[in-house]
This record gives sequence, structure tokens and C-alpha cells, in this order.
Amino acid sequence: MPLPKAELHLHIEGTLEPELAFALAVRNGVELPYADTDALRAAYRFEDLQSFLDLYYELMTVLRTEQDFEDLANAYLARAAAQGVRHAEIFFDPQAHLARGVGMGTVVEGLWRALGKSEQNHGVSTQLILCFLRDESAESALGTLRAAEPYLDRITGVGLDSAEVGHPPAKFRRVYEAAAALGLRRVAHAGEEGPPEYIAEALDVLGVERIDHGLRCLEDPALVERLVRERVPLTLCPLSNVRLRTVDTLADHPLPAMLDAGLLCTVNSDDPAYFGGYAGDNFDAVRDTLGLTEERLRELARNSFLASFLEHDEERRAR
Ligand code: ES4
Ligand code: ZN
Repeated sequence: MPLPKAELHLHIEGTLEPELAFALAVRNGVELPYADTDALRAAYRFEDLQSFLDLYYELMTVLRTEQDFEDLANAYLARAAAQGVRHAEIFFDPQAHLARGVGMGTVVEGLWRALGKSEQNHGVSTQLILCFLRDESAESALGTLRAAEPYLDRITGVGLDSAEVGHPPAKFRRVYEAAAALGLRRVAHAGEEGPPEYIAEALDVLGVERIDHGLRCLEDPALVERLVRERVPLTLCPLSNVRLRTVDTLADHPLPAMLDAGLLCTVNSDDPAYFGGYAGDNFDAVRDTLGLTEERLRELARNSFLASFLEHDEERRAR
């Protein structure tokens, strides 16, 4: 029996497995520049975040209809459930779809067709987090939030993803203020490829409650101390870090040191179709390669629920 856990860092478009991508390409008459699933898988050799994002945005062009988004989400939820995921806070990237003429309603209602029945069908509770693409303009982000207003009963919060370096959190101050005024929860990717200053800025300027990745906090001891003191959750993604070369090998991953330092770490899959595994695979990998004890693994699973947006009685953080 896999450890029950919550998944807090998962891009639904990053769950698009090659087989489903080809099936949707056929269904929608979209041409993919790969002969077959093997040829596509062979392209999953990434140098860095950008080389991954290029393929990620290319492949998601097969997603066109509500049915496509429903099928995508159901495939993810079935795999997640099999690996012990009981709750998933799911990112989606509407700007990448709006730019192709696929409307906000198609994306949100399509996903909701799966998410609305997920507890019943998969035993997984879900929430949706709308992410802004940080390499797009602040105005585009504001327009995206406006486009999402009719669907806010389906959306728990906002996040910030895509190419990090050169796009500091402060660029999105206004849209995060607007999101907060609408009662939305706030998270942001920071310190994946970007510097530790982006982590502090996401907390101070955007008012985020969690940091997605946050790995580079380790370069700034005072920041680590703050993250520990304020109990700021970090949603780490070990297999993603290896594939995108944020760490050299999994054996070099600083997760054990981060736990020892008292950071509130969680383990997640990020883009599991691309990075070699779902949530349980990430847990197994850190157990096997980093030698985490059962006690540490239970701590990670407990952290995932503490850091979630589920209602809970326990006092989560002092902030
Ligand atoms: C992402 Cl790994 C990662 N980092 C930033 N943005 C993303 N979007 C999808 N996966
Ligand atoms: Zn991510």
C-alpha cells in the first residue's frame, strides 16, 4: 500500500503521456512532428527548463476540446490514485491554450468534468490552481484573470510558472493583488532556476503561501532561516530537478539536508509524463537513492497535507 499523500505541484499539461498525445492528435487532426511514441520519448532529453518548455508547449497543441481536458485529467487521477495520492492541487496554464484559440471555458469545464467526479471515481479530492506564464506580460496575466472570473467557483488559487530567469515575481504584483481581492490563494514557482531573491520577493511582494521548488534557497542561509521560522512550505520535485539538470544526479539532491534544516518540504511530480514518474515514483526514488527512513517518508506525506489548501485544525505556520 503506497503512503497516502497530497500532490501540491503538478502541471496537468505535464501529465500528457505520449500515447494519449498521439491519440488526441489523431482525434483532432493535429500533425505532430514525431513518427511515433518512441520517437517522441527519445526527444525527452532536456538541457534545462527552457528546452523542456519548448516540447511541453508543442505537445499540448493536441488539447483542443472539453473531452480532451477531461480525458487528460482522468488519466492523471487514475495514475495518481494508484500511487497513494488522496488530494491533488492541480496547476493549469490557460494562456498556453487561449493563445491557440482554446477558450477558458473549454479548459476549466473540461478539467472539471473529471475533477468534479474525482472523489467518487478515483478517491482523490482536487483543487485547481490557475498559473500565469511569467514569460508573458503582466497585462496578459491580468487579462487571463479577468477571463477566469466566470469560473472562480472552480478555482482555488493562482500560481506563476514557465521560464523563470529574467521574470521576477514583482512583475506580477498587480495581478496577485487582484487575485487576493477575489479571495484566491496564492503560490508561485521561485528558486527553480532563478536566484534566492525571487523566493523572498514571491513572499514579500506576491504574498504567496507556498513556494514551488524553492531549491535555490540553500544559497542564502538567512532565507533558509526565514523559511523555517515562517513554516513556508516548499513543493520539491526531485525527478524534475534531475531531468532539468537543476541537480547533477538524484544522489546529489539536497532534500535530506533540507529536512534536517527544518524546512517544510513536500515531494511532488511536476510534469510526470516528461520527468519519469508520478508522486509515488518520486517518493520511491528519494527513498531508494537518498536513503530516507520510513519516518522521514511519513514526515513528507504529513507535510503534504499540512501544506495543502485543505481545511485542517492543526496550526500550520506562525505567519
Ligand atoms: C514547469 Cl518544471 C516547470 N517549471 C516552470 N514552469 C513549468 N511549467 C510546467 N512545468
Ligand atoms: Zn512546476
